[in-house]
Amino acid sequence: MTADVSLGDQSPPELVQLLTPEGERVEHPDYDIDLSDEELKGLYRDLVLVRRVDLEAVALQRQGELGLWASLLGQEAAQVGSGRALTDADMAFPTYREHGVAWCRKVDPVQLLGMFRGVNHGGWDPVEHNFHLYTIVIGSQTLHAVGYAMGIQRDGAESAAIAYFGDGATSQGDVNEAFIWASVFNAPVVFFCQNNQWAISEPLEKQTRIPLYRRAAGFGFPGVRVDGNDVLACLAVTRKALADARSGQGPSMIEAFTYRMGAHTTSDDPTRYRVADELESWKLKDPIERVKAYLSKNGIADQAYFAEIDAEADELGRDLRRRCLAMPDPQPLAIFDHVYNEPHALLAEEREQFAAYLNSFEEGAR
Ligand SMILES: Cc1ncc(C[n+]2csc(CCOP(=O)(O)OP(=O)(O)O)c2C)c(N)n1
Ligand SMILES: [Mg+2]
Repeated sequence: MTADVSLGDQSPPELVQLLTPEGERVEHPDYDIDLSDEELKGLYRDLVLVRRVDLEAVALQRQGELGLWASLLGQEAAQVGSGRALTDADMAFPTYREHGVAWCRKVDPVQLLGMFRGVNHGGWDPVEHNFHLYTIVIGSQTLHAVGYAMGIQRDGAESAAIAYFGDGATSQGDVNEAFIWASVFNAPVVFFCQNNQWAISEPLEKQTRIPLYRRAAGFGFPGVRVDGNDVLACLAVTRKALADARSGQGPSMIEAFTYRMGAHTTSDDPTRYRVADELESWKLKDPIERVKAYLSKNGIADQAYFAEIDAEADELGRDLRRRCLAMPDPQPLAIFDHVYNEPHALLAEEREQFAAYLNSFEEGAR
């Protein structure tokens, strides 16, 4: 193995960064961004509120109110940065962890909880938000995104699709097929890979011998690695990739280099397969702390502003909890709704059998 393909050092010079972990603003020759103070404060607010939604959901699961939750802890900047780069007309295809992108697409956070509480199969209208339903089947949404992007292309629309997926998903056949189709058809799609270093208990080195963003070159489109904990860099890089896609320059891949600070899901215990030191080193690169440091050092926001956002986060958490507990249980027969667009004889028969079974219980014993 040559030094070139070694993964020994995972922080190569190609990493696009505009804000250091200490909150220092740095320049990059290819990516710049000029945001107003209000926009910067808005990004900080997004990051804090999204983290709060996530923490509240973890707590709800721990108290038995959700069946499962996939935490985004540590990945807020990758999601808010890329999410805020989207226009209303762009279409996003998430995995199951994109709560921060959902926030940017104006999906009410309580709607994220429905599937995890087991009261619905999705929770929001993908067309209303241009945000597809969560996809648990690893990587399959990349194919959906490419198909959608090919549709955009044929409609002559000026928008783009963005597909979110993880480092583990890059080993999936679907993702590689999506890359090929996107490349060959020059589809307006951005492949946004959040490399959070882990696929449940599988570390990155089990997925690849080269940095993931370099895979793109083999498929015939550009790839870039961005500091996934830097909201400014994620915003700048995604804006450019989307603009290129919309203007007919085809697909590209963004590898947001980040870290899953929590467990894979609430069913997972990462202490069984990774060392505590690793987490400690990433805590120093926290996506929220660096924005806070930048805002205070430059006099853009003061303690009163930070306290106001914290209070808003507390209220958001309380409201989310209240509305989660108030979500009605589904009617058992609703499981047969929306399976097919048109009447279906076998389904009708099964529905009848299940209705009879439910009726066989004594009233009050149910
Ligand atoms: C096709 C398929 N295979 C396996 C699984 C089980 N599974 C769920 S999450 C996951 C790991 C995904 O890792 P990654 O793509 O890095 O995303 P992350 O969870 O880290 O965000 C696996 C293997 C699945 N859901 N779908
Ligand atoms: Mg991963």
